[in-house]
Amino acid sequence: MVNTFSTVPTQVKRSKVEDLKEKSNYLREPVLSELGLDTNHFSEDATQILKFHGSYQQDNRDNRVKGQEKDYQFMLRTRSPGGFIPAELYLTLDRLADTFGNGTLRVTTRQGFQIHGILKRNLKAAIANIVRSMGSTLGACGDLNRNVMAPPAPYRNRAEYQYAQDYANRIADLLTPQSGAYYEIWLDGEKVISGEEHPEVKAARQRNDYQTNLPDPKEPIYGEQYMPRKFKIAVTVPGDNSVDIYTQDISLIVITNAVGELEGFNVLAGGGLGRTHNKEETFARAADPIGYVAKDDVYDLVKAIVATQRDYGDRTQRRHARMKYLLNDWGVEKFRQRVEKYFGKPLAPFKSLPEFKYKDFLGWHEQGDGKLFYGISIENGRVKDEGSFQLKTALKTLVQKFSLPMLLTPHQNLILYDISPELRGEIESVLSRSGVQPVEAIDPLVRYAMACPAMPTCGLAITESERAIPAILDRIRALLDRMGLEQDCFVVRMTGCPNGCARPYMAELGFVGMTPESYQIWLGGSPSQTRLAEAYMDKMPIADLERHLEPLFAYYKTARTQNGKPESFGDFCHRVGFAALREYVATYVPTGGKSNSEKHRVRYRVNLRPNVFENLKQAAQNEGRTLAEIASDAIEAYLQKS
Ligand code: SRM
Ligand code: SF4
Repeated sequence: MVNTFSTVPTQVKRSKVEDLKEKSNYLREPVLSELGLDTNHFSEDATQILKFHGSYQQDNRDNRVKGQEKDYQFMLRTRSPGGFIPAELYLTLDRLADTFGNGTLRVTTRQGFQIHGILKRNLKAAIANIVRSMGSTLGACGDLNRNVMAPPAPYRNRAEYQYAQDYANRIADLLTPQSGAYYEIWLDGEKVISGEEHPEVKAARQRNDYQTNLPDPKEPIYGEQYMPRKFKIAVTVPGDNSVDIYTQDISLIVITNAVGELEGFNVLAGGGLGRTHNKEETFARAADPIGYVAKDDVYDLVKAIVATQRDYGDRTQRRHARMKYLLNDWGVEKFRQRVEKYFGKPLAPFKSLPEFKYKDFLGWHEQGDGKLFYGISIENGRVKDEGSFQLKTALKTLVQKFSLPMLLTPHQNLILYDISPELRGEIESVLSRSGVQPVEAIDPLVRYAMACPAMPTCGLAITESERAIPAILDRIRALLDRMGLEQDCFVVRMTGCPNGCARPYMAELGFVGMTPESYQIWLGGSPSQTRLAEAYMDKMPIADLERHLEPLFAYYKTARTQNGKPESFGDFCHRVGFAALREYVATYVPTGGKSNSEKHRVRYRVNLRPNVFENLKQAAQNEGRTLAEIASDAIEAYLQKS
């Protein structure tokens, strides 16, 4: 078989990033040369290569002044398979956030930590410190395999969870860049080993029976052009969807035998969320089941899928370069056949599984070996000290005093583990003195919500997200309370642009930044993130949130099913469908609560002829707008003409 990515027809131009990767001498240049320059930022070309080292060049968007140079700073992201952060690494990150960063740490939606606000001159020291503390940022960003996720549950008596963690680690190692550029640039060539690679991983990397490797001794799996785009993998256990399995390029589900021994993995492929507004050819896609693989073959299968995307993924248009588009364009059958060529044999059928549920492992749990773990809810993952809320200091105190390791969760939370039961009281009192609430005291609406960082650090943000969501959740809670839905909660996720970093397209209620101060609204995801939501409304001014959500909640309240427990909001929206939602909204008469903009608005009455009213109602249903909006627009247009 021929490796075909070099056979992209020459008349089709490869994207610019492809040239930069090829010229980079395996991720060295121009980062290495520019790092030594006395400048506060890298060139555009260097920033593309810098990503592979785990850093993004950003600027503080709050400080932008027209005509003046940007306030350049860098974000660093850790590579922490399964979210594992040893105590020593945590203390280093905590210190680096203060000395070089903006004083906060942020748990990401893929179980990493980010530090924001690092200046160029401090980047090398920051990365070197992380590596010397058993951490890494290599491959946390860039066109390669990203942080591998696994459920953050340190159960010692549930082997399947241990397998998921182990294999997340091993697959991360298998797909780590081999070129050595990282150590040369940031540690002057000193190779710090933070953990021995499993011998199976080493052997699997070399194995090349079906041309999963390229003829490239420096980067046998990636070659000098690495992947066409970012690539994401998660490993989980049956029934546990803490890792959002349908959103990954590859998801592996541990399959054990009757006595709990590992037998193999179910495999899903082709998930991904990033999209661009008003470009229908870009879309969020849920992964498909593609088969089952025995445990001894799992590395070869992962390599086979990686090789398929490496060789056939689109290197001409970055918007079409994720593996989900390959699956979509080819169909699952053709994709599976290509993978099987690199794998050397057919894939076994996908095994049946129990239903997946969302788990967050917050609060106290028995580990199964006499020790405990404790999951702390962190609003949007931001570890900070602010007024009487001293989470950052509290975590540092606990980790310093008890040397506790931690696992970061895919929902921006954090789990301390290996805790002796007698420490429980002290841990609770340190956290409570620091203003950190136990999970039972947190509104579930907040507990299950996520928002991406957006402003002021993310260069792609159109709207606020992390900074806006607390007030928005307060307003949703107030609205639910006013409508007699005090006990209700659902999964709310928000992003400042359509890239989908907080996975809003899997939420029951998703907000996606559309234009400043307005969001696209997504509805119909499931409480356990097993189904994609759909765009319900394109541009909801955030000031009008109550006006738009109240009718939906009213309909939900009256028409949801009650099979043992009330149907969830996402399931309800999915079941009744958008046509029914729109019909209800169009004729809904508000109960009196007012949105921010409505509070100052006078309402007028106009009588319509019955046939006009019927037509207006129909138009409102079709367009997903209210009667008042359409009537006002039409009358305004008429008055302007006359
Ligand atoms: Fe993301 C780009 C933050 C998870 C899809 N993401 C970015 C950048 C680096 C902006 C940029 O390119 O300049 C953001 C940095 C913001 C900042 O100031 O820190 C950013 N993404 C994040 C994090 C920190 C959000 C969070 O709230 O935690 C997450 C880091 C995870 C990690 O540790 O690796 C993060 N990003 C995701 C996810 C969710 C996931 O992986 O489970 C997605 C959707 C899943 C997917 O990939 O399909 C995601 N981020 C994107 C995309 C769109 C990719 C695409 O296929 O189109 C971009 C833009 C891009 O790649 O061009 C992006
Ligand atoms: Fe930035 Fe958009 Fe990702 Fe939010 S979703 S962090 S705004 S890229």
